[in-house]
Amino acid sequence: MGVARDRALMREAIALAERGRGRVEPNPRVGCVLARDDEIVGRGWHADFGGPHAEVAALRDAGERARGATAFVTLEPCSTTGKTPPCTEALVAAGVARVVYAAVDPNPDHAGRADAVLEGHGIEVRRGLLAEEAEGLLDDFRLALGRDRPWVVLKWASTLDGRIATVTGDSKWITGEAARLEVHRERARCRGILVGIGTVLADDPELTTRGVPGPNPRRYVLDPGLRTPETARLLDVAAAPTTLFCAPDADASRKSALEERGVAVVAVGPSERGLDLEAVLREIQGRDRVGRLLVEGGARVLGSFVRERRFDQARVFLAPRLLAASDARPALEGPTLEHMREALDLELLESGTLGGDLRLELRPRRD
Ligand code: AOF
Ligand code: ZN
Repeated sequence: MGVARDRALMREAIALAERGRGRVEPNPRVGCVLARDDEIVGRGWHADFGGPHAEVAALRDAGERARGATAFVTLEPCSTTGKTPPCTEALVAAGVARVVYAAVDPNPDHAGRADAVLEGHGIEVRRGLLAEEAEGLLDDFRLALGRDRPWVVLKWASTLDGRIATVTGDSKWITGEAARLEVHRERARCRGILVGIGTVLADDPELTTRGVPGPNPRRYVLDPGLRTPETARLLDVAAAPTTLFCAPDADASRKSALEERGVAVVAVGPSERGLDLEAVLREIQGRDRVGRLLVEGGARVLGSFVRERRFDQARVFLAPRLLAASDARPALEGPTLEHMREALDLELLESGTLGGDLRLELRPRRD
């Protein structure tokens, strides 16, 4: 196989990698093509945070035809067990003859280790092909590597005029079934979900992935005064671990009663409008190694994350419905703001429709 052919196949792998955008962060976007002579026998990409890696997806696609093939991967295959087993092992087991990869994995657990592992099994390795072009796939990964907080995904679903309920609190339903199912998929992708006490009191949510395979995420509640009722469904820690963040002066007996039930209670300092979100996020990463956190609301919690600029991504569903009622509840709340120049600018990464609702994938604008 010539150099030009190798490059063309790597370009295909780079294009496949982009399909994971918005769903794999803070992991890198990764694509993989398996080829035998001039024929592509398998294609794969990393599609979900916590899900199979690109190589494994491509090997599944190729089946028996992977034997003797060349794997073109945009990133050095991982060589240690993370949330999934190492890709080097999968490539060896499938009988791949040659591995060509673009970028070296910046993750210190893997960086540069794949070559020796693969070569030790008689696999020919070529590294660095189109490394510069593949580097762009690592932007969010590099950004997240140096931080002490999870990748934060905000999610809300509203009417086209930005409302999530009428004045009476009636909110069923804003969007259709397909958009609601995608929220459950996102829960399965995320290792943690965070909501405010207002949401717990109003909706008594379970915050599980119902119907979507995968582990239930850890649940976090911003509950300064420990007002979560004893009967709240998310206090059932058999379904998933639950942590309540409270103010330092929260009631001590309430705290120990909750802890006896197996609920973690963590006091963090106050900020202007509630709890210190930076401290909350640091705890979530530090204690539980949650890499991707979904913030589901309510309006005050979402508003705080936005006003403090503490998020990486927003997934918004807009139903083609209008309430046109001044007292209907907004998706995001916050204190008075006087000037348009204080608005937070977002970048639209992708948009589409889902069962008749609009789906927007956004991130804070990076300048
Ligand atoms: C690959 N192929 O498609 C990706 C890789 O927690 P895990 O198991 O998902 O592992 C995540 C780490 O694996 C991540 O930090 C990065 O070093 C590497 N990503 N590696 O071989 C892939 N997404
Ligand atoms: Zn891997």
